[in-house]
Amino acid sequence: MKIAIVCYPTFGGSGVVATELGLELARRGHEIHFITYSQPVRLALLNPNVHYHEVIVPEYPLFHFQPYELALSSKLVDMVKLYKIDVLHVHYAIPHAYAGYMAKQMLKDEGIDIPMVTTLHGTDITLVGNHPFYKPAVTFSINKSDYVTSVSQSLKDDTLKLFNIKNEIQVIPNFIELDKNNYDPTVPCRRSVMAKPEERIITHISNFRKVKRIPDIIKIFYKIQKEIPSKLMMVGDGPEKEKAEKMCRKFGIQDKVIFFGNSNEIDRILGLTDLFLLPSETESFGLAALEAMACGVPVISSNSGGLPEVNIDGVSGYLSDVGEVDEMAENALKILKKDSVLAEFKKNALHVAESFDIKNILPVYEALYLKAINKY
Ligand code: GMT
Repeated sequence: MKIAIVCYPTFGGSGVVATELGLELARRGHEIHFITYSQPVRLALLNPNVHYHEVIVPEYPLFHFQPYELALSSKLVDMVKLYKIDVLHVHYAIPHAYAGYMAKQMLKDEGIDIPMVTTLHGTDITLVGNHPFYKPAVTFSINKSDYVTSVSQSLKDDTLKLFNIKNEIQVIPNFIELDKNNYDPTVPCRRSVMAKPEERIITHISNFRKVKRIPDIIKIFYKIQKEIPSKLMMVGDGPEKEKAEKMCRKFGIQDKVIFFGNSNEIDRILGLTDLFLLPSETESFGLAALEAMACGVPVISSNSGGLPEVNIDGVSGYLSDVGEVDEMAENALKILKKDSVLAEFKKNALHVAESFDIKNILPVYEALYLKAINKY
């Protein structure tokens, strides 16, 4: 199949899922066209089946806001015609499903029917899309998609609760490529550079937005490090990072917390990690938690959104109500204090992650594309 994938190219989970999906589809022989405003961070263009087309929005002084949707829908029309694309798969409703719908209409005018699959990722529904300024357009474009998928049951429930959706929503969970985790402890960036042998390594990875409850992470770690020798690795960048750095200085733990910024070496960092923290306010899925579990790292998370579908309480880690930092720290210590308990949780985390293997999820997307193509 020839599949056009529209996504955000940044470090966010939706872009990562879209990129990994496209790369795996390409490996299975499909022709994949990524269409976005810059090269997705996890995209290496070394596969003949992978193409990347940049959406360029020319600056014009009259426009206070440059019309990205317009440029994207025009690009979609051009690429569908040029490469004879069979199906559009747009990740994140805003504005991709809207631009996709416009492209569909323009193509229809020229006698081309192209099916569109929209995947909802979370913040496009729970945070941004729900805003009254966007809601009618988001509802419209979800209803006008040929097929709609959501990355968890929880996100499907939220979508049906918040929007007037007439379309079916199929839950297709996010996935992980387990074979890719080829962490080798002998290569540089070894554990000894990060921590002393007796120290446990705790990690958080995100875009440091408010929804991630970054101050909770610092509070949880503060309690952990009082009980056991440990280090905290904070990976990523975003608006809450400075506040977190200040908190660490205030608590006097700045020497125990390493801020990395955005990294392309997530597997390597997770390969050194003993415990992952994700106390988010809401999380439609929690891809970062799954990536940690796939590296054999147990997770302490909140129980909001789709997290209970990924992190199994008492098995791959523990879940608590949002903001329950004392309980989260106690649970973290339960896992970290004894080598034998930690080893058990690590094994379980990997085992749970195996149920999200891309090999099981990819055929579900392939079947959906075929159904969409056969619709017209
Ligand atoms: O986590 C973020 O804030 C980024 C956001 C995105 O749109 O990329 O992530 C959302 O999509 C991910 C991939 O499906 C999910 O794993 C995240 O849970 C979801 N984030 C939220 O719901 C807050």
